Amino acid sequence: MPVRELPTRPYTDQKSGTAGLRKKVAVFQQPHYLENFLQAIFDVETSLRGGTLVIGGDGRYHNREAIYTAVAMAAGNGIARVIVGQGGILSTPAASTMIRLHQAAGGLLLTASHNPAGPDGDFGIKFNVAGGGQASETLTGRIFEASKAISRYRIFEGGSLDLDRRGSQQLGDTRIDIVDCVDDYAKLQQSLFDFDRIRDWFKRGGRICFDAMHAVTGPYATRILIEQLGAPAGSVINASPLEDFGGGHPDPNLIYARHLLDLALSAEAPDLIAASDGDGDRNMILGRGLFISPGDSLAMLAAHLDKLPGYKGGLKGLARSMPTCRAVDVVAQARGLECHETPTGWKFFANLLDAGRVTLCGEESFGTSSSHTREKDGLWAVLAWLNVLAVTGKSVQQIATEHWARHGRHYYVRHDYDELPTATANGIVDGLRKALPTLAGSRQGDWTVSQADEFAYTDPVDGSRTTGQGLRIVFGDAARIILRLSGTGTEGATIRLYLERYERAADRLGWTTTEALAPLAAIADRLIRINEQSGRKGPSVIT
Ligand code: VG1
Ligand code: CO
Repeated sequence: MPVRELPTRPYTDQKSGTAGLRKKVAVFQQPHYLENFLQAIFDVETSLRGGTLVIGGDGRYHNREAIYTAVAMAAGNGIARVIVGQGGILSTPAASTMIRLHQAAGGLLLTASHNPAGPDGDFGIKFNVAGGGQASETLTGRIFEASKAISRYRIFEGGSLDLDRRGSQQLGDTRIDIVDCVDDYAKLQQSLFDFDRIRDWFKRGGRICFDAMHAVTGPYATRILIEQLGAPAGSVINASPLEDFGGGHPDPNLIYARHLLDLALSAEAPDLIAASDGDGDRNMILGRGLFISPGDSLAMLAAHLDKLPGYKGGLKGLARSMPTCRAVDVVAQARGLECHETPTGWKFFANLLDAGRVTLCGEESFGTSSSHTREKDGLWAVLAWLNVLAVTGKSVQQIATEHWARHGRHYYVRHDYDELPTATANGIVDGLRKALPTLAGSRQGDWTVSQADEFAYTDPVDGSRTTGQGLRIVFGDAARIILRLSGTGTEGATIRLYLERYERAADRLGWTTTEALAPLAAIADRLIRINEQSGRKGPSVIT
């Protein structure tokens, strides 16, 4: 019998975070570590048996080995059909799209997203369910429990699998289909956007620079932007995916993609500058002379999306994660749309999208997507912006300026304190939590605290409750200070501090983010004292 049941011993740390299980590569390389986690998924999600499973990853170091193991274990666990991206590659939004399109019972996404890669870097796995969304908190909780009690795993041994040869292969009773990693994804994008208008825009001299950061979006961007839309050669840079992302940090923001800001501010700036992250679900948008913050990008897309073919019928509703700035709320109100505030992590949008209650959602962490799939979708956001530029004939700068003039402007920044000792980070958060009851009603600088609490969420679709989702100090509509612990890091603890300030008056729309937020930063410093308590001089990353 080529399917073997092998004994194993449980690990105690296979608890999923904000987006799947993320650990150092060396942790995943421990004997049976990957096998245990996968078996826990197969044991808990029994609907996979006899069904279709999509498997692919962002191409980082350890991707191929892990894909071989995942496919062999799928064959050992009675999966009828496995669809794998050629070479083991699938971007996160492409994998989600394929789960939906092929009515798969689920998918395994091998990625640690924007975390650095290589032998000393990070690796990760996300389990997505039928419909394409990330497993819910309840499901990942059950998988974690199963992983702590595991005593054996099932794997198809022997047999040969060629990950690079497109077409069908057989492992025992399981059919393995190796498919082009871009085809399905590109077809879906084509159905949403006006490719002819975008092609014309390029013909009339429109220019884009898309930075794939040597991560998974290279082949997707090359196919769609250059081959299908006719963007000039050279419009996609760092297009070849590398196992270590070229030693870079494929987390497109003002620090790790500083060169894109420099380009935007230079005389050679193209009309649109964009980038995506390791697994292709994030996006960064800049225009000539300016950076569009993710919260602004969400709000501006919300204001223009119904001009694009896939959204002509109008938008159902909008949603953002709690720390994301409230610019999109203003658009929702102006258009009479429902607007939801969810905990951090894309999985919390899934029920709202499935129930048809929202069309567009986004996070401050450079994530934007729509109801077309169940993950955030980096290239989708870039295509949406391109299409908006093509139909309006306006520049990014014009769109932003007009938006702020009409809806007001949310100044926004996130400060990350990476790799703090866990006890220090917990101490800082606990300290603020204790102080919250004394803050409500207090005067801080120019503002009065209208609300000071810990965010909890009741899902309006299934009634599930999620608590402990970040501390917030709210100053009415005028400003917010938010503090939470990251759930994606693999070393120590990361504190995220989010500052938001809203202004409407015409003479207050042109400030720099730093000057607009300086008074709030001072209040945060006084109330939370992160530098003092951590011994740091300032945040490790400001985005
Ligand atoms: C971060 C972001 C969150 C995002 C998550 C996954 O989580 O803040 O908005 O959904 O990463 O993004 P945390 O818990 O570290 O703040 V990715 O591109 O990893 O899929
Ligand atoms: Co990502």
